Amino acid sequence: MKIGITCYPTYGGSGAVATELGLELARRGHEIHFISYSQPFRLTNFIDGVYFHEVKVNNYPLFEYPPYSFALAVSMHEVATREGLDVIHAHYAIPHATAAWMAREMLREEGRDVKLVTTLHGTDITLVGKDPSYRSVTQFSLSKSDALTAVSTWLRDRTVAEFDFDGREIQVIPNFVQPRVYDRDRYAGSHVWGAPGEKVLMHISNFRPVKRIPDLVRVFAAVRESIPAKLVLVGDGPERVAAGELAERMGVRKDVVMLGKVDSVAELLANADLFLLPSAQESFGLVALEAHAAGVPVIGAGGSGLEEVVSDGESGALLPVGDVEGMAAASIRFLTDPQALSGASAAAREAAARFATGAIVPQYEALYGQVTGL
Ligand code: GMT
Repeated sequence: MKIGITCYPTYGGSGAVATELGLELARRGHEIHFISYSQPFRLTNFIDGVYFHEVKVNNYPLFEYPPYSFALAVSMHEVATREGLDVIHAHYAIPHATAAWMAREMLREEGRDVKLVTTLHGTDITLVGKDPSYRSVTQFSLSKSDALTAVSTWLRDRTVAEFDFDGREIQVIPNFVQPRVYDRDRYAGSHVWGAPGEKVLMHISNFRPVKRIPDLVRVFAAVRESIPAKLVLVGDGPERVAAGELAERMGVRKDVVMLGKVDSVAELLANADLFLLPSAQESFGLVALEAHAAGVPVIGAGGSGLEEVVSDGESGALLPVGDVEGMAAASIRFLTDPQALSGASAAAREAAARFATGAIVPQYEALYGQVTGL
């Protein structure tokens, strides 16, 4: 099958999932065309059957806001026509599902039938999509998709509650990892951030407000009071500088290591003892799954899709959003009890095995088969 995939190319779970999906589909014999404004950050190794098409946006001086959605629709239409795409798969609804709908309608006018699959990733529904400035067009574009998927049951339920779908099915296809890529033993000891015996707590994100970065720093400061430890921060975004400032004020800045954006996180995760994810909500928490695949227990906030990845009391601990004390206490419990930590590490790896690429990607293939009849 020939599949066009559109995603955000920048650091973030939706782009990572879309890229890994495309690469795996190509390994399975499909032809994959990524369409985006720049090369997705995980698309570093081209393999047979994988192509990238850059969307060119004309920035005419009249435009205060250059219309990327139109340029994307034009690229989708062009690639679909030239390459004979069977499916356009939009990852993250805004504006990708809308652009894909425009492209599909143009193709229909020309007598070509290309199917549109949209995967909802999280804030495209829970924050941005339901905002009045995007809501009606999000609802419309989703209703026009030939198939809709959500990365967790929590997100599917939120979508059904927020939008009106007339009972249309949203299939839950969870995110996935290739466990062998995160094999802890392969990278153990490859990075050392503290003195021997110091524990390593890690956080990887785009440092947006939804991640509750101040909670993260406070949890670490509380842990640091009882245990020699380092906090390793990976990624960048609007809250990163403030995180350093808060760490400074709390007297722990010298124990916070900031690595910035890193393409491949497997090596880093393999050298962490705990992963912190106190987000206000996570539709899934791909990074928690990657941490689990590397045998790293996760301490985070419950009440959203993270509960479908992290098993409270087994592969980590989930506390109410904002419960800094609880998260610090749970972290200290694991870090001071080697048996509990290694038990949670084993449970984490087992949990990750349920989301192995080989078990999840065929669900997308089956869906493409259903919508196209191929
Ligand atoms: O929705 C976002 O904030 C962006 C998106 C991304 O591109 O990273 O993250 C969402 O999609 C990921 C991949 O499916 C999920 O693992 C994240 O949990 C989800 N983020 C949120 O729900 C906050």
